[in-house]
Amino acid sequence: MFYSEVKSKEQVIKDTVQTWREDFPAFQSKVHGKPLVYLDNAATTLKPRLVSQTMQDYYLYGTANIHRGVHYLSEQATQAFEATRSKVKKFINAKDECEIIFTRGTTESINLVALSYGQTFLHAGDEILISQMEHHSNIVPWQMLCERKGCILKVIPINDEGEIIVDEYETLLSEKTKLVSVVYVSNSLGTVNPVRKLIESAHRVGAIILIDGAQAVSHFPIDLQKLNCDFFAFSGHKLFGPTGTGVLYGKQELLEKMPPVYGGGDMIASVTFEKTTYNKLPFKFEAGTPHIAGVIGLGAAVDYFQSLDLTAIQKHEEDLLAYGTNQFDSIDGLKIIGKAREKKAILSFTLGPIHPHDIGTIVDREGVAIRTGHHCTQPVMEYFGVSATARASLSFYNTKNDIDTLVEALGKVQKIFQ
Ligand code: 7TS
Repeated sequence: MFYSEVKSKEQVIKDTVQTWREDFPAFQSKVHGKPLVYLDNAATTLKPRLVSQTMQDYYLYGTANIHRGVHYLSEQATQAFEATRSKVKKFINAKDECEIIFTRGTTESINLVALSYGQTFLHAGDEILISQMEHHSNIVPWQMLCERKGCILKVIPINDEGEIIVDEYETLLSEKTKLVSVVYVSNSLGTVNPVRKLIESAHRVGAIILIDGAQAVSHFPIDLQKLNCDFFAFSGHKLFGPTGTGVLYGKQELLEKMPPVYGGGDMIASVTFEKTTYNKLPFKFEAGTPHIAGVIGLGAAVDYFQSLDLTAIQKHEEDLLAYGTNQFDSIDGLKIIGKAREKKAILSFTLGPIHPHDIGTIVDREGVAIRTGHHCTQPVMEYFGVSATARASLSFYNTKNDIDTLVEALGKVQKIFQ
């Protein structure tokens, strides 16, 4: 076998942030001569050595196409690729491996549902519900579908804390609602939505529901059989895995009746000029040579993440968020955007009249990476009356020292703009 394997069984369980950080070579980087303080995890996470080694092993020693070769390397690559499907199935507790479709990321996963399920089963006058806090990836595909099919897009309102108003959601739901699509954890506010309740209510009116799990999977365990959503989307690169990889989970009975979106190799059972029949699940939705190295790398990312002490990670992230919130509250003129009671890993803020891009540029000189802008959530920015925020987003390898460095850097920003 050419692929690196996580040695979690033999390892001492890694349960402190210092041991976690050792797995990420990026922390050896210097930024403008300063140690890297990486607080842009909602955009993409850093990659542990295991992920890049696994991908490199495939490229250097095991390159082959999958699903179609009888030779040794092709069989090995196919096995490793399909092993990721099995790992992901267990990771999110899907019922069956055929419910795991590999995509390029959350964006493609949501578009796939809109183009296949939406295009086939939604009709003029049908209503689609999304929330005010969605990422553009969970807005635009539905708008495009509405334009094509004459469906109606309705928006679930939020309150000033940045929480979905569940009563208003219940009022919007009716027998006209055919599809609901909501984010699990907001990338610009950090709000954790009460998705179990939202899913139950959608099902009560006979609607299907998609959960955008892009910001959820790296922070807490996901159990899709318990959640009972119909579709679930996430990206590999926000789970310590490679860019260009992602997953669409769909319930088997729905996926079975959905038509493929892309035609080509691998997704067919037989082709003649008169009639083509399609492959079984999940291959029906995976036309062409996929991102083989990426998917194998995603398997390594799942292995890696599961080899850590998830309880310790969650506790550490909660402590960091509480610490960061406290530190931010003590900064004059700093306003945190998004104060949901259930919240994860995100500190979005404004600092008086200083433009977030200026904040981002100045703290970068101190080695601190944060994101500034609308975070692809313009409607939620509009709700809070800002065009942009600065955003520090946390992961398990961050430390209180990272937050202190950011806070110090923000002090420098204020001095410059005094
Ligand atoms: N949904 C949510 C909630 C997201 O946070 C993102 C990316 C996406 C969908 C799209 O994911 P992709 O992997 O297909 O691009 N969010 C961010 C962010 O907050 N900063 O950069 C990308």
